[in-house]
Amino acid sequence: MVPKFKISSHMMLILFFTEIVTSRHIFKRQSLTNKRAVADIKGDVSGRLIMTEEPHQVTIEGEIRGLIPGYHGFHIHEFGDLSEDCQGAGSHFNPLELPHGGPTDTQRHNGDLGNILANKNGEAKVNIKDSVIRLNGASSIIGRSFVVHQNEDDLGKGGNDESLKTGNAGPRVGCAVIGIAKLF
Ligand SMILES: [Cu+2]
Ligand SMILES: [Zn+2]
Repeated sequence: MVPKFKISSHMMLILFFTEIVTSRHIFKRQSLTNKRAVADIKGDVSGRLIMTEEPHQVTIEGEIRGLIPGYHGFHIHEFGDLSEDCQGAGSHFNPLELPHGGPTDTQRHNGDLGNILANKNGEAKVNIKDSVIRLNGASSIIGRSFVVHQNEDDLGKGGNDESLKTGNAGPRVGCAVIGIAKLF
């Protein structure tokens, strides 16, 4: 006779609660809300940017080195693809399909962060607070890219078609994918 293995109702209850405790543990450890993001720019132009989501803004802090002194267009582009010297990143991140503008304009791409300023040593300190970009929700910037340009972004005031698309910021000199950061 084949012995029957029977899970008692008592045993079932234990398994059930073990499952609840385990899944709760996972949710507690891996928050479903992104509070911080990170982007590492590598190459001749390099640096590290840390993004923190606050109630009404995202702060971007860090430093970018290896730039020509002066202003450089600084945007979030659509894709997290750094191939072909940052061309893979696509256009400015623009989920609302608005014209290009400056960070304080109401008509702007979500990704329009204006310019960063490199000093005589080619270093740009980044300390931006932006109320449009988000680390969560449908228009999250996670998985997209930062792009640094060779030229100054004219913020849509250049008086030509290209100004309302790219700000005439020119070639891409650095880029980085935006990823979820470890909390510390
Ligand atoms: Cu750009
Ligand atoms: Zn733009």
